[in-house]
Amino acid sequence: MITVYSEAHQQHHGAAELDRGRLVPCVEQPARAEAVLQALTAANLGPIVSPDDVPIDILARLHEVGYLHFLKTAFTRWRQVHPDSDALPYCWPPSGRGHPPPSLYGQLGHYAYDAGTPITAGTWEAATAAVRVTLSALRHLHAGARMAFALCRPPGHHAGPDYYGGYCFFNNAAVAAQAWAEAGARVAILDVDYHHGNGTQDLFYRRDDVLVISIHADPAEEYPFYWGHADERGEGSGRGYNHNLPLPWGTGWTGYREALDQALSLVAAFKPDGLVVSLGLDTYAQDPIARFALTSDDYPLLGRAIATLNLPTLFVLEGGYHLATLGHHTVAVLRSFALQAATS
Ligand code: Q9C
Ligand code: ZN
Repeated sequence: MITVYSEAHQQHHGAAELDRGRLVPCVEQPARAEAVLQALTAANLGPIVSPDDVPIDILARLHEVGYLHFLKTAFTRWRQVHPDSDALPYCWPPSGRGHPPPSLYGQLGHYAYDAGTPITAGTWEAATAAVRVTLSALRHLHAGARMAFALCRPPGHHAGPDYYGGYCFFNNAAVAAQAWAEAGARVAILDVDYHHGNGTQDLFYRRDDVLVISIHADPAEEYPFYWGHADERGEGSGRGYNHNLPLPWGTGWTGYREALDQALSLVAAFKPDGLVVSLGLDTYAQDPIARFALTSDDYPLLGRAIATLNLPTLFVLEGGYHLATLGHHTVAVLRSFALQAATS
């Protein structure tokens, strides 16, 4: 298996996020990708290569141009007034968003939907590098590989057409699906991160060429709260091409496996040419910000189950915050997928 990795992710390192009334250290930090890189290297799963210098104009076909311009310039504008903090919003439109106001503070609240996702000096560099990593990994699938891994951060699945949040700025998995679709493929996205992939859902909600399926904690009790319910099925020609499988806090492998089987059946029925997996490892019982109950033994089962689809598969790293096991669990999914794929 080939992995694509860039150390440019290190340039995005936020200091603090607002979490239920307190400023706490960012849980989405460079050490996450380092941990995954270290475990992959030790496991000898295959070559780890740098991204190609691929164009990222595809971003303008997924995200709104005003949003892209805001992200590119926000930190410079912020730093002129705040020389030693990251950019965080503190005020939001109460109902409907209208147009972004001229004020930087107003724009932060317009484009961000939470206060947990700081923009830092290197956020643009790191986030664009994550897109290059993802597109480069997809190239290996185009060249005939059966699987590839985009070892990227910041993650992407919470980023929508014109908003960021949940530690995400550009939707890496959606970028891959879009590029694959533009090359003529039918693409399915399977999101196994603990949190609902609201950005991915919104990006493809009215489309029938990309199937989106997410297994996640029930938004009735968990972030991102306003998306991810079972009755969100897509709109217009996209109706029936979005599926949410919300599960209660405390879900372990038995409950998870049932949802996974359902998700895999839906993917198979769509008859895609390729699969993008939004690979979050925050379903682990000891994850510091999540409340499912998967154990280390379950990640090989997850990889093997996904491999039974027998599809060219791009894995894109999303969440997962238990640093001591993050690398091990990532390797477990990828290795068991590779083994299963080789024998089927
Ligand atoms: N401050 C991903 O897993 N914050 N994003 C929850 C802690 C949002 C998670 C409260 C969690 C977003 C990619
Ligand atoms: Zn998550």
